[in-house]
Formats: sequence, C-alpha cells, structure tokens
Amino acid sequence: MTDQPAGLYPPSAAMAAGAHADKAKYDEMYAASINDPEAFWGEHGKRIDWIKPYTKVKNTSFAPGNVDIKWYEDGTLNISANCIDRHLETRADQTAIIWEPDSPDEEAQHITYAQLHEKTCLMANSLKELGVKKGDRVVLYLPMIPEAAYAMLACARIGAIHSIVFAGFSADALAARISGSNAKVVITADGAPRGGRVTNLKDSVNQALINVMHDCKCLCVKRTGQQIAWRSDGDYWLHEIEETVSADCPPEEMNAEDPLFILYTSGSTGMPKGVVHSTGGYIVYASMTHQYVFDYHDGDVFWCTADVGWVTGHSYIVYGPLANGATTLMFEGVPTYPDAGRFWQVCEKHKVNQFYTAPTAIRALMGQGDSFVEKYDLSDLKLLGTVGEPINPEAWNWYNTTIGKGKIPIVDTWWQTETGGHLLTPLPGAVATKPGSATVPFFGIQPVILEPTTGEEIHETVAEGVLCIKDSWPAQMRTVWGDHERFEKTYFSDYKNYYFTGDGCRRDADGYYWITGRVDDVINVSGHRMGTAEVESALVAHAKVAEAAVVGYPHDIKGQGIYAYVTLMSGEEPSDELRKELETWVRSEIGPIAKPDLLQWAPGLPKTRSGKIMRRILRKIAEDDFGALGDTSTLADPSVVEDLIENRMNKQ
Ligand code: 6R9
Repeated sequence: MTDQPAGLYPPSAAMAAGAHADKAKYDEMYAASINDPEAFWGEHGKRIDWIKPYTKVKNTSFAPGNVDIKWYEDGTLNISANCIDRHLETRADQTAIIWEPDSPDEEAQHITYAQLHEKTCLMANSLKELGVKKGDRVVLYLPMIPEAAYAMLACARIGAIHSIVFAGFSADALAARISGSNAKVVITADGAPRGGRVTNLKDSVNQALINVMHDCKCLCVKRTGQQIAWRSDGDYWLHEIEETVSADCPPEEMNAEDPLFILYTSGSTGMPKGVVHSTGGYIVYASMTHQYVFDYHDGDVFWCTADVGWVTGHSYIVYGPLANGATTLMFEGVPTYPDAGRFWQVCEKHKVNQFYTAPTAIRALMGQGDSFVEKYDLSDLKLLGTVGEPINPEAWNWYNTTIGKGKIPIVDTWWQTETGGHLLTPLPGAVATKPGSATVPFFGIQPVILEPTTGEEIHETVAEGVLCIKDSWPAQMRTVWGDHERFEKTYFSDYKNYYFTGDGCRRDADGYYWITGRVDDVINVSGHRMGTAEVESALVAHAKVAEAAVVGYPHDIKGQGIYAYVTLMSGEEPSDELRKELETWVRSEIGPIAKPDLLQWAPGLPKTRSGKIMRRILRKIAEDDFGALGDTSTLADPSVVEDLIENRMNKQ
C-alpha cells in the first residue's frame, strides 16, 4: 500500500514517465499559456490543418457592452477534413469509430477512417441534394448510431450549422429548437432502441413539424426497419438519396469564426438558449484537451459514454478524438441493459483504454454490487474520467477500487456546454488528484473566485465564492443564437469583465478547486442541466395548474432530483390521478428527464410582499431541513410555510 496522505493520489511513476505532460511540463506549459497566450495558442493552433494559416491569434473582449470573442480570425479550415481527410494517408484502415449497439446480440461495427470519409461525403452530398448550403441550420434528432457522427461531420464539411436535440426530448421541445434555428432539414431515424425498448423517433418528428411554421425537410435513417408514418411531402430516406449522389464531397473552406454548431442548454431564466460554438478555436481546444486530459496515445481505444445530444458527446465522442486520429467508441445503449455489467462487458470486448462517464452512472452501478464488474477483464483500462457533476467520495472510491483496481488515475473534469472543453481538470501524469476536486486549470484558463455580493476577486489561496474565468480560451462559446444581448447579460453582466460560470466554488490551501454546485436556478439531474423555470412553465401551461415552483433536492442516484410545488386552480382537487397527469404532461412538454421526482400540492407558495417566490425556503423544505428556514419575516403570509412543512412531513 502507499504511504500517501489520505485523499491525495499522485500520478504513478509509470504514468508520469509515459504521459504527454508530467508535473514539470504542465507547470511550464501552464505558465507559458498565461504569460503569453498569443504565443502559446499561436503555437498550439498548429495541431490543426489550416487551409489558409492564421496571422492573428487572439482578439477577445469581456468588456461590458462589447463582449466579442475571436480566435484565429483570419485563418480558414474545415473541421471534417481535420477529423477525416488528413488521417487518410496514414490511417485509412484504422478504426475511427467502434459502434456498440443497444443489444449485445447485435454485431458491433468497426468503421475505418476510409469508410468514415465515404459515409460522411455521402451524407454531405445528400444534404446538398436537399438544398442545404453553407450557413444553413440542420437539426439532428438521432439515436447513438454512427450516422449521428456522419451527420455532424457532413454538416461541418459543407459549412452547415448543426443543432443536435437529445433524442429523449419531446416533440414540443424539438419543435421549439427547429423553429428557433429556422432549420432547413431535420435528420432522424425510424426508431431508437435503448435499453431493449424502441422509441419511434420519426413519429416525434412528424408531431414536431406540425408546429413548425417554416418549411423543414426530414432526412430519415433506417435503423430498426419498423413501420413509420411518412408525411405527404418533404420526407426522404437517407439510403435512397445516397444511391443517387457522389461519394466524394470536397470540404468547404470555413473561416475560423464561422459557427460550427448550436446546442441548446438550460439557464436560470426563460427557455433554453442556443449556445453557439465556432470552428477554429473549438477544434484546437477540443483536440488538445482530449489528448492531454485523457493522455490519449496512438492506438488507444477511447470511450466516452455520453450521448451526442450533450456537449460531452460533441467534444469527446466526435470532434476531439477524431481530430486526433483516435479510435472512439460510440454506445447506443444504457449502463443497465441487459444488466448492470454492460459497461464493463463493452470495456472488455473492445479493450477500452480510457473510460469517461458521469457520477450518476457510477452511483447507479455501484448500487448493483461488484459481481457485475468481477466477471470482466478490465486490464486494458489506463484511465478513468468523470464529468457532469461533483463526484461524492463513496462513488469515487468505488470507481477507483472496483473499476480501476486502485491502479489508474481518475480525471474529474469540470466544464460546461458554454466552455466547449475541459477548464478545470488534472492532467493524469502531472497532477495529484483529490477525490471530489476537479483540481487545477487546463492551459490558458485563469479561474478566479469572487465574493458573491461585492464581486471582488478573492486573492488569498483559500477562498470560497462564485467561479469566474478571467480571460477567454479558444473554445469559449461566441454568442447565444440570435440574441447576443442575452449572451452578455447571462455571462458578463453580474460580474464585469469576467465570464461568470454560474457555479459556486472553493479553493483549498493547495490551490485546488472544488465545485460546490450551481448558484443560480439551474439544477443538475443525473448530470443533465435543467432550468427550474423551464419545468415551472411546463407545469403552469397545464389548464388545472395555477402556479408552480420547482427546486432541486438531494437524490441518491441522480445527484439532484426535481421537486415541484404545485398550486391548483380554484375548484381543482389534488388526486393521484392528477399527479400522474401532470407527470405525463411535463414528459410531453419537455421530455422524460424533466419529470418531477416529487410533486407536492401547495395550497399557497411562500412569497415576499412584492410577490417573489422565496425559493430558499422551498429548497429547505424539499431537503427536509425545517430547522434552517432562515428569516421568514418578510413573507406575505407566513402560515403558508407551516402548511407546506406539515404536508412534507406527511409525505403526501
Ligand atoms: C460538461 C457538462 C455544466 C454544469 C457546470 C457544473 C456541472 C460539470 C462537473 C460539474 C462538478 C464536475 N459540472 N462537470 N460539477 N464537477 N466535474 O456537464 O456541461 O451540461 O453544460 O453542465 O455541470 O455545475 O456548470 P453542462
């Protein structure tokens, strides 16, 4: 056993020796990245093939009223060429994507770089056939099948902007996103097998398109072969169009600042916003973090278990790994089907070297016992990663001992849809880890902790407050789709001249960062972001609901669960039936991930005299923490709180 202090896990000598960066290298590169960002990113931008090389590197401003972020602004490139074509000379026959289907009985696919090139070109030409041009938006609503990667790369190839909608979102949520980006085409599949059940995606698309006012075509991938309803006009099978188009599609020359994708994410107010990422800086940063953080080496098999519908899937299933010429694994299924050994069976089967997942999955599997792990040979694993939420010590220990056998590093990566890639993370050969801490900044990242009310930067090493970032990095989001003002207001107005992350954070005496959770009304359910405002507006859209307030509460598996307080219209009576009706309603308005875990009938909600709902109190009640409600004297009607507590205790 080691004689290391409890809670500190330094890189093994072997790891440090073989890694892309050891401690000295990390220190040197980090210092260089901060002292002279122009020189640092100018140099590392060269990891990407440019059509026209950049002469300018960084041109960024966080100044109030003038937030403007540009990287490599006079360079041109194509991301699909960087992820495919440039590897063809040396890696044409190397597997680019290993695809593992939902059912272990169905055969896996190994797609080589040469095949990826052909498939992407066919998809790109099919999109062109449907009239898609540079700058047009294409929505993807797909299962985790290779076509999802082809579609992303095909859009990038012809300069179309993709907007992926997680296939678990409802038809209504899909319609809002298709309309919001005025998409020309939506790409979907007939059905999506997941966990042994099949959802009919095409049906959801049909339903969504009824509510879309502009003309939007639908390109459909045949996945299951099930019966589907075809619209009278505007529907196309991918395999049919592909028969008519060329298998060669020259990549479009894109400016570094041309948008690559839009990805909707939840915020503290209003409806989800379309986060816009651009081309040059994004791919430099996604590929560099993929290489250094996972210590990816040629020939390794890398598996990120996220869905491509989330940013993690964008950066670390598709763009980062493929830009590095990696072999990336794409999994269609779920961790518990056919049983809780599925992840480990896939690791053994495909000799996975780096495995990257979310704490919620680890907690769910940990609860099923070790026998599901012990059946499989996990000796190819060299590194484990986590993302999405803070990892609790029990889950960390289980991941470390049961999966990693106490021998391999765990990288806890903190980042966001908005950041495009990892910002706080250990490099496995360089940084000693502490369970529960995302440790230290990646190259070029200057985290600061501000006192929340004054906005003053806390310079002492030991600090607690809100986490902001002082200066731009290449993969930073550029704007909110169609609403630059909202971009400035959301991220740059509470704390001037900083990027505000929305997270609370503590810095310890060693300078390590510990994320303490969101400080806004965003909750983190199974690693997925959900705005409480979104769930509230779905609830109040129901005819029988007068008012609703939604908060997060601690949940053993999901991290946070959704707790909804619902006030009914007068004349309506609470019932189990109505509770079910409301749950189904939220599922159809947003999707299954937004379904309240607990729904409490609230005759009234605690409000200030000015009518503001006091969420602080609702959070405490949801947490069963009745002793710490704080000051309730400003409430318009304090008796409301007693009612809520009583009902909570009766677990109605
Ligand atoms: C990549 C991703 C972002 C929010 C973020 C924070 C939480 C993500 C974390 C983490 C603690 C980590 N978060 N990684 N909290 N430790 N390693 O998850 O993006 O869906 O936009 O969520 O998730 O609260 O602000 P996104």
